[in-house]
Amino acid sequence: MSLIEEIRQAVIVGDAPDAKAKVEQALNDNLTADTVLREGLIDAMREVGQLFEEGDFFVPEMLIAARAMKGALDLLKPHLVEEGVEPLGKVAIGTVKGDLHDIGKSLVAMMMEGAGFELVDLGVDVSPDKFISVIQDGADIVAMSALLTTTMPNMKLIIEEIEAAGLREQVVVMVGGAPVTQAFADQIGADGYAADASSAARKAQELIGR
Ligand code: B12
Repeated sequence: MSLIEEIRQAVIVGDAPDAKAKVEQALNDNLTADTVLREGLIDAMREVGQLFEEGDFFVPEMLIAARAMKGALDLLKPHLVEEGVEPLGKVAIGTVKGDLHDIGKSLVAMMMEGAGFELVDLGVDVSPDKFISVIQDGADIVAMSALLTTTMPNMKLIIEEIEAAGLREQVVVMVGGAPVTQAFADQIGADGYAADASSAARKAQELIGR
């Protein structure tokens, strides 16, 4: 098995120490950080997403794999900067005001990072102002999560505030969370919706044209 394949397998099974050790070994063997990222980590997360969609993986397996990917990615980051590897785009993600659920949001953040995006995690109970300022700071995608039917209307409010601030044209808005549907996303004027973390990452790539 090649070293890249070993990295892929370590991430898929969620063996974080092994993933880190293998990434270190790959860098010592002079493999480029870009190769390790794309053929090792991103490809592993693509497969994890597929296993989840096919019902072979559940949320815990996906979380463990994402954690292994994150540890390895932290090791890789300084090397990626050195090599000048550009992320696909900057995603700012947060759970909307009044809502404290963050498990799904964090999973979406990890899958998007695994897909090659730079991530800004705004956390939970995020005010419209915070979303606005992160767009002003250059976010290409704003991703909002809501788990309560009572906080879903805040997504519409945030989109209206983005419009009022004259920023709507420069940002892609994605929404999701258990009670959110494609119909709701259309109704409030969001650009994208996805039902789970792996399709969210794919949708983000699609919306940004990669
Ligand atoms: C865990 C949980 C909690 C935990 C949250 C812990 C945490 N750190 O997140 C705690 C105990 C704190 C909690 C509190 C409350 N909860 Co709660 N909670 C849940 C529960 C059981 C699971 C949610 C979860 O994590 N699911 C697993 C993740 C992986 O799934 P997910 O969040 O849906 O995310 C996936 C997709 O939706 C999508 N996705 C998510 N976000 C995004 C964003 C984008 C952009 C995209 C594209 C996709 C996407 O991808 C994710 C990954 O695949 C749900 C029940 C349920 N079945 O949803 C109730 C539930 C959401 N809670 C509920 C309620 C009522 C509450 C409380 C009001 C209870 C109370 N009386 O205090 C409080 C509210 C607190 C607040 N202000 O937020 C209700 C909501 C009902 C409603 N109609 O609104 C639910 C549905 C339970 C129920 N059946 O009544 N809760």
